[in-house]
Amino acid sequence: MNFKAFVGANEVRGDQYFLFRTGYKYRLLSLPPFVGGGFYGVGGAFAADLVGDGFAAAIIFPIDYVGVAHTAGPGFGNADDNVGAWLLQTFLGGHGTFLADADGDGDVDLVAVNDDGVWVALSTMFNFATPAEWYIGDFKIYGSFFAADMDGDGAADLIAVGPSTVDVFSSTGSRLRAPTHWRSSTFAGTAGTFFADVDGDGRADAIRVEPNGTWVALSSGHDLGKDLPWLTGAIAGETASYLADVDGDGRADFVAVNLADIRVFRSTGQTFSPAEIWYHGRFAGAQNTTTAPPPTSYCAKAL
Ligand SMILES: [Ca+2]
Ligand SMILES: [Ca+2]
Ligand SMILES: [Ca+2]
Ligand SMILES: [Ca+2]
Repeated sequence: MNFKAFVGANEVRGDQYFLFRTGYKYRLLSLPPFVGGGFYGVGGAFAADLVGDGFAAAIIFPIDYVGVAHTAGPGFGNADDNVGAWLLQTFLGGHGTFLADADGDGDVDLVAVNDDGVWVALSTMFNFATPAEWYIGDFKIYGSFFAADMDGDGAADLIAVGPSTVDVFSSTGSRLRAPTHWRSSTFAGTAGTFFADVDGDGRADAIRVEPNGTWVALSSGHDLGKDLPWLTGAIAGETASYLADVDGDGRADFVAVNLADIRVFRSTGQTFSPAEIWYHGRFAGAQNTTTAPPPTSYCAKAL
């Protein structure tokens, strides 16, 4: 994906919508409110590069359509001028809805995981195409889902964590292949589980957060390696935690959102560095808080 390096977080404060971002700096910057009026749906509000120009658009998932606020620059612009419906139907997966580049063309698409299949609505640069079923199968057997490029071909794959396996459904660009076991045991942290490229080789890795430490299982392109210790001690945010490349070096960093600050544990490629405070204060949306590019954990679920 060709995003510029930045992290954003959305806040719904009253009826205003805020984004904080870093350019290539080590502190979060505050910017003016971008979208006047309420701009969120039952599935939440997210930010992602939908047209491949390096600037995140805001995306909302109301019950019966998908809305987008986009400008060809920083920010989301004025609601009257820049908000449009990109898909005139509901798009909320029962097991999760993801913003991910499913076909690998550089812009972010919509992926919904339901009991019996996976649906994809590709970005056309000005709307989302009619959703197509990319895989038919039983997804009730899994516990959690993620969307990330595990094999490094540029197209996001679907990761399904079950009780005794980690399965990957790799994308061909137009459908998902049958799953393969990337690990013959489960992979779940008691304080959080993530899939993101922490060593910068282009393949998303598995990250498991426990109360007293964080372990990483690197992707080989076809399976997960053994769990390696990347940080000793507590790391999880009090409000939320994200994996996002906030300093733009190609390696996903750990972002902990706390009640009084946001801390970043930057990846060295082999460990997470000690915490740096990137933002002093409380930053959490009433609806949801997110990063841009969007995290690979679930984005939204059907009611
Ligand atoms: Ca795409
Ligand atoms: Ca892939
Ligand atoms: Ca990797
Ligand atoms: Ca980084």
